[in-house]
Amino acid sequence: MAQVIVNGNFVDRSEAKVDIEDRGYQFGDGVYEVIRVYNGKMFTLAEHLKRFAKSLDSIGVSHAYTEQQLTVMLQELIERNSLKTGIIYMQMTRGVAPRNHAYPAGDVQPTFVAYTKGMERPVENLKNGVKAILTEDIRWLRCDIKSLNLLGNIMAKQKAVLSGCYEAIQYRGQAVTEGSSSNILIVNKDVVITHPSDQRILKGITKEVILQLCRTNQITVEERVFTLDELADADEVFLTSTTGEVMPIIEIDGRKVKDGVPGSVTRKLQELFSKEIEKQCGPLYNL
Ligand code: DCS
Repeated sequence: MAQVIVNGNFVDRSEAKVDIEDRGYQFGDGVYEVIRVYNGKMFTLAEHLKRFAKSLDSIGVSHAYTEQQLTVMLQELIERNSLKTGIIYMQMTRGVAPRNHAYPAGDVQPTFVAYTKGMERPVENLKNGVKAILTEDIRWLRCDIKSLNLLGNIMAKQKAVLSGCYEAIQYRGQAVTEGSSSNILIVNKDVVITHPSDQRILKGITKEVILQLCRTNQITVEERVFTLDELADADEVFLTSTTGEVMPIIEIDGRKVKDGVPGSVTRKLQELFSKEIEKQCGPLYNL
């Protein structure tokens, strides 16, 4: 039976319970993280814990656990579930209180939940690339917080799915922001361009790893707003995310990106990214 964490305790999944007046359930009043696990080891754990803490601070929820405590709990969760390749999902909400928009007064214990899920690397999509659609970014202006409120994101993703596509690329006016659950990067004349990490996008950890790898491998990076026209003219387009890694986008709204095959800079970054995973988590066999 799968083991999950509820408020610091390990319980069977079937026994895990959260109150119907949990503010995460009623208001989406909480934050989350998705962490990749390769060979039973967490990839970029420190970065995820740091972003989790930052998201909690942004909405004024107390941390409940130190980074050290979280690390120990999550490692035990992996072991109890014998997880090799997959993800950890974790979320913290403001806790349980009688329904009222205002934050509850006094010391309410935040609700913490974490569980694992087996998930292979998306090998076929990484090799062949995926299709995307364009959709207007209708979300709020604090997309830097990894909030449980994902209605804008899931509506965008559903639109992509209904079009037989993997991702929805969002834009505000002429500016391309990010995917529904990923960051978007373009390559133009060997320069990697991506939206700056401000309040309009999530500062993706995979993107940050990629930008760092670019810098140490003499690939020029521009963190600046780029337009729909630049996207349409790009030599290469790819997305980054914890689950999707570095994934080529080969078609947008039915139009091929250049020749319609993954580009050379994207390929190179995939290689460098795999090496980075191997550095932290040991050998990968499936790409
Ligand atoms: N932008 C959004 C809106 C996201 O939801 C995500 C990841 C990213 C960017 C990429 O960030 P990471 O590189 O740190 O993953 N979303 C997680 C999710 O909801 N499922 O998997 C990843």
